[in-house]
Amino acid sequence: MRSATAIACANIALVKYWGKRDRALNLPARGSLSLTLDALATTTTIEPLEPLEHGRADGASDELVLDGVPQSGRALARVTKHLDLVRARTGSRTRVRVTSVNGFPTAAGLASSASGFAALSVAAAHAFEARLDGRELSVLARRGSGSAARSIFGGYVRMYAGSASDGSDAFAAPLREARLDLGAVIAVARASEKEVGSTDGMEHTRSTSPYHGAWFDQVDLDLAAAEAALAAGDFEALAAVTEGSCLGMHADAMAARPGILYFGPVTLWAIARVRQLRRAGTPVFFTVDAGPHLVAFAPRAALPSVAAALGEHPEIAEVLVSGPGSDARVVGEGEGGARSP
Ligand code: 2P0
Repeated sequence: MRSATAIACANIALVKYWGKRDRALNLPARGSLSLTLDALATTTTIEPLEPLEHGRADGASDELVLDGVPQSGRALARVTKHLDLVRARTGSRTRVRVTSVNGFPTAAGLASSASGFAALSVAAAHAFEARLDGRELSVLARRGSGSAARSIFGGYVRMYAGSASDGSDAFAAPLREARLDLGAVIAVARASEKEVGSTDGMEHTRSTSPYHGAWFDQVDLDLAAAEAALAAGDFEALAAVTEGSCLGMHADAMAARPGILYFGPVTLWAIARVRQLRRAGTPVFFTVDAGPHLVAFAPRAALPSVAAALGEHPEIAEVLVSGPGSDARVVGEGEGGARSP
């Protein structure tokens, strides 16, 4: 056991993940495809405290400090459950302090669970000396959050749903044949009313939306089309499949009973603005996750003008400009542990 610090970047899906085949193991029902973004990074340090007492692996005894604030309750329990997966692999009973810092506004509902569980997985595997390869790290990260499996890798990443009941083939892998060098502009909308979380939103959609079967049927077609567009460097084709996957996912969620509406008025304005920019000759397309924030993808040279255009609206609090992010990685280690207060 040693201390370890890891960094991981969040990712935004071009072909969306919306629906699970197994809740307990957090297995996605279909694949997905994303771009990892360097502006949305989480840095996580794990330091050993002392061994857990025998029979007390329930782990209320780990510690979690998130953006400087000590956490308890559900947030800590979720992290402890994740650490227990690594402890079980290595036979360790050592409890740890986890210190995690997000370099972007998490309150805005951006993809902090993706970068958070990817950084936690990489730091924990290193700290507990679990010796996991990229695929195994991705499987581990997926247990914490489905989108975190993709954040183990940089650039364009493909998530595979797999079919094994133990989830061993539900992992992400980098797409090496991508010929489009795109970055992103994240238009952070001002705080809105509390949204339905992704996990609950997916489950409610699965159990009540009459469109859910049609959504699933489309995902595999969209994945093939997106991979072909990236391999060919075909910007227009990638734009069409990305916007289609986004609007299809939201249509599925909106058709749930009662419907889930993640868009706010400013989201619709931003979609219209992106399409206006494209008609005027700027190569740009959009996606929207489980919240009101729009993410615009464009070649790097076009990012400043896209950011300026999206920043025009008073309900957009901030625009973040990002290039592609790298693989999640260990950035520090040490032998010393932390002292329990
Ligand atoms: C995605 N989202 O593909 C989709 C699109 C949100 C909208 O993956 O339940 O927080 O923890 O596995 O990873 C967000 O879902 O869900 C997500 P869980 P997660 O990016």
